[in-house]
Amino acid sequence: MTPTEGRGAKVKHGTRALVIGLGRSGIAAVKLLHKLGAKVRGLDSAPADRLDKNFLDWAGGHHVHLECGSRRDHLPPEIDLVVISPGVPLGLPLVADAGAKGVKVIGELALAAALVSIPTVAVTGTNGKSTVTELIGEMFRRAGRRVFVGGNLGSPLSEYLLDPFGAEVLVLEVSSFQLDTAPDFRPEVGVLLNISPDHLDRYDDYEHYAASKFSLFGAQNSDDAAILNSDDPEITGRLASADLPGRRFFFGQKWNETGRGAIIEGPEIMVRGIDAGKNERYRLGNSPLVREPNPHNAAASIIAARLLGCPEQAVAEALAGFKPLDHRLERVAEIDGVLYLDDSKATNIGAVAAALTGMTRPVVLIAGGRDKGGDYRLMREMVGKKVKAMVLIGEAREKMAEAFQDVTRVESAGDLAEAVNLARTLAEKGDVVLLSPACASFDMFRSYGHRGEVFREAVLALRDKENPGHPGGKDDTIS
Ligand code: UMA
Ligand code: ADP
Repeated sequence: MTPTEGRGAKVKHGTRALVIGLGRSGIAAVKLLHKLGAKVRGLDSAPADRLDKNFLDWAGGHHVHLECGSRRDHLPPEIDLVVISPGVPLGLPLVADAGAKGVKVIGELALAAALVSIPTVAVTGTNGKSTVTELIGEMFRRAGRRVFVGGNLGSPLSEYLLDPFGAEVLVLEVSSFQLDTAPDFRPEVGVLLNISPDHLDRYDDYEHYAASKFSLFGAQNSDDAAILNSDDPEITGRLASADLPGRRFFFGQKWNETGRGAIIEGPEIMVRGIDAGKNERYRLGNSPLVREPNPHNAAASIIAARLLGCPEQAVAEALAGFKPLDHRLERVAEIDGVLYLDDSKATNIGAVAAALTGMTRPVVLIAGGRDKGGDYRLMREMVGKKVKAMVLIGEAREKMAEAFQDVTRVESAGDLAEAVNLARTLAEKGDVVLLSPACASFDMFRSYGHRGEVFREAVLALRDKENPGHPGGKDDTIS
């Protein structure tokens, strides 16, 4: 497998670049362009007092002109390249103006990826990207390899290039927004975990969103690898018409006709067709990896790591040490036989459906928040099977109540603390109270993380009320 050669828009000394959006991606892009000798300008629709103060100071000291609180429709004069942040919609008049003037518009990922030739795993999909990206990263760390883990996960690739430490492997979480502005991005190993409706407020329709996910593979060549979920009909159904030049490896419950990849056999993952046709077997043991959707995440991660030469032993060690990331089906406490799980990161229907699939106990589901335009009816069947009662919060309450009231008991609460207390009265010993909202958090919280923390506090307050003698702190009595 040959490493990615620098491709895409090469920046030359003196290139006149405009960076749109000055959040984490934009700041890294401005600094990288500056390091490359470009003449950089930055633009953000937010006023300066909402931007990073350290960055504003840095820009002031480095002759980088910033325009804050500006909603420009036309490019400033003499711009050769526009670098756009992932959260900035591509439909802006400013982007159209760049197109009309023949000025190239790329994303931060495209800017940075064109400058590296390090073997790369890129992970996309509607759900599970962060979990899989971290897990693959951990596999390489256990192997003693220097690995950069980032992308949509938090640290954009440009940050690596600002402070390179000789990484031998890049493991990047890649969002559809990033893919839309990085058509030349070519990871040696691309992982597509699943596709279900999300971000429909940004895409014209679901087909455009799905196509964006598949574009991960568009610049690959026949030496590269595409790792695909064979249990997801949204993926398999599009394979015939998809542009996938690389070798295909599948993960799921059954072997695909290629016979290459990984299958889930109860608490084990069987792997074939990677190392000279040798069969490998990995145990998920009693770790949280055994509960869906994590066996799929584990299977995809194993294939990716093994394809880039991570030793079996390191892969097995990372699996054994796996801990869920915060707010992804994270156990908070077990109170009087009722288990409380924080899945606040479940901001779309697919994530909630996956969480419910893995539940073996009756569920009281706390859901709701800011609606993202998805169709809640897609999870009616799963809710009917697994959810004994639902407590709804936030702006989407009415829409969700309408979708579910004939399949389960539906209650409503004014805030999350009230929802936890109400869920407590609806749950019996042996049940699970699951916060898995299917919505964004911004109607009531700063972020999904904030929502998860408020849930945790409410659950721990409940525990302290019901068991006043409890020592407090994080509940480590549960397995
Ligand atoms: N802005 C404008 N004009 C606009 C819209 C926004 O100037 O029309 C400005 C905002 O005022 C703000 C800046 O753009 O100052 C924000 O840019 P951004 O939204 O691209 O956010 P970043 O801080 O650069 O973070 C981005 C990703 N954000 C999004 O894709 C929305 C982060 O993913 C990512 O971690 C980071 O780059 C580093 O790679 C977050 C995310 O929510 C976690 N991603 C989505 C998801 O996971 O579902 C895709
Ligand atoms: P992403 O980075 O794609 O948002 P995360 O790993 O942060 O993915 O998980 C987001 C949500 O999706 C969590 O609720 C988590 O439980 C759920 N999830 C994790 N893996 C999967 C998967 N393979 N399929 C569906 N849902 C998943």
